[in-house]
Amino acid sequence: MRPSVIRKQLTLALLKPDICANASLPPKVYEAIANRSLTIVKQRDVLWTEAQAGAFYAEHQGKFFYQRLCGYMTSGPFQALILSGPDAIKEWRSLIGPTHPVRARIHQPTTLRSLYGLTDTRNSFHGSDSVETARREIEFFFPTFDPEAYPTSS
Ligand code: FUP
Repeated sequence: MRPSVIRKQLTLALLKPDICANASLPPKVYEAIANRSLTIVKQRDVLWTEAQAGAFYAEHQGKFFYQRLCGYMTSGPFQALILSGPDAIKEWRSLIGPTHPVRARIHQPTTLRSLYGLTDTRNSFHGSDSVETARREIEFFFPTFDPEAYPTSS
C-alpha cells in the first residue's frame, strides 16, 4: 500500500501594526498558528511607505476605506509570514475569521479578529484568499523566496 501523501500549501499572513505594537500579542498568534498545524516558513518585519501600502492594496483604491487602510498599514511596523500546511490558505483565513471584528465577535468568537481586532479597518490580520493571490503576495514580501523549491508534501 502506498503511504498517504499530505499536500502542503503556502499562504501569506500579515500580523498588522496594532498586533505588533503590543509585544505580548505575537507569541499568542504563533501559538494559535502552531495549534492549527501550520508552520512559519519565513518571517520578516516590515515598515511600509504610503507607496508600498498603495501597491499592495491597489484593488481597494477608490473605496471609502482606502485612505484609512493605507494610514493604518503605514502607522508602524508589522510582520509578514509565509505559512505552510495542509490547506494553509483556508486554515489561516478560518483562524483569523471575518473581515469585520464586530461580526467576528458575534458569529465566530474564537477567531483571532474576534479576540484582537479593533475596527473594520484595523482588523489586525491578513490572509491570502486563493492560490494565485498567495503566490503573488508571497512574492511581494519575499521576492527571493522560491515556492517551487519548498517541499509541498510529506
Ligand atoms: P480580507 O480578505 O478579510 O482581508 O478583506 P478584504 O480583502 O475585503 O479587505 C482588505 C482590507 O480592507 C481589510 F483587511 C480591512 C479593509 N477593509 C475596511 O477597512 N473596510 C471594509 O469594509 C472592508 C475592508
